[in-house]
Amino acid sequence: MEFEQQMVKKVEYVEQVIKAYMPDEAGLQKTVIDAMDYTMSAGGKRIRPVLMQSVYELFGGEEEYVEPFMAAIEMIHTYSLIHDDLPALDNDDYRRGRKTAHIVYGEAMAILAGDSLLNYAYETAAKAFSMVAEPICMEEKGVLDEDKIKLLLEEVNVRRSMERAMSVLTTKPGIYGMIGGQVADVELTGSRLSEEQLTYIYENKTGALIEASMLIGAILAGAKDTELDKVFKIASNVGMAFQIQDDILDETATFEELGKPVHSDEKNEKVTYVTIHGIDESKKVVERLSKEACSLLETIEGDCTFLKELILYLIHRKN
Ligand code: GRG
Repeated sequence: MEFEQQMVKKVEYVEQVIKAYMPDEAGLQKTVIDAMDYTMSAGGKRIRPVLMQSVYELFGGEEEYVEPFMAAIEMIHTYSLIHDDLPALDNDDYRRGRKTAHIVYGEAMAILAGDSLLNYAYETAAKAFSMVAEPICMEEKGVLDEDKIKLLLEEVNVRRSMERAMSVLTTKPGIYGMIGGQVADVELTGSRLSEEQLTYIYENKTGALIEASMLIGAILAGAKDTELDKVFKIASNVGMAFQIQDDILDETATFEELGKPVHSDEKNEKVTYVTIHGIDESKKVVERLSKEACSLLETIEGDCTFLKELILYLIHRKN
């Protein structure tokens, strides 16, 4: 199947998963659930869950318990977008081709919708644990036979990998990840950034969630530590390339292509990779980082064709 068709199928699958895990719009908290769903269902490229699922597949994963983690990472990403658009931060009126949540629901409800998505992400991911049998339930009176012991050990390993995935899902969006990057971005806006500060901001603000997505896919599929090191390096390159490409698009794309205002970095007086190095050099760096990621992917056993094509598609994306 062609890459484009595969991507369409994967995004359709992600949409189904997200829909299945979103809360019902009912109760006195209905308005906030409506506001959560407003931005979640507005589309978006769904890159993070697609990356998670594709890395999971690369390492041979075929169980459903990756799904709550896929929904959770998109919820966390969407919360960050709702909060990033608020008047106190970027003060943007459009996102994913729609008016932003605070324009439609008011600032208080948009803050709460972001908070709710972050919290609900963890409620959702935790559902993975109830998708595997309780090891203790499999124990019967008397001695366990060899097959049961094997099954029991497998379940214990699955639970361990879920705990590890949870640890990544809780840490990467936090102060040692996305929020850390966002804090530096807010505090340093308007000042001359060193290359080191810019790298810190990009690695955390944008890279952390991409790293979380790919690492969780690998962890849940039972990848070894040496393989996780490679996945981390690949994800870190993809994250950096993704943010530089985002900077390029902010200068070169149209409102219609992005579904959000262009030249927002200039409006917000942000120093970006593009303002420091120019468009041509930035494009070269995106290409280099992506190609390095693809070369490292090839050293992992398994069929990495889709992931390589996805990384190359991200270089040429128009939104
Ligand atoms: C906690 C007050 C408070 C704010 C949090 C952490 C944060 C604000 C914002 C995250 C920073 C951010 C928006 C980084 C940019 C990363 C980026 C390129 C986002 C766009 O991702 P795409 O292109 O978007 O995947 P779609 O809409 O396609 O999902």
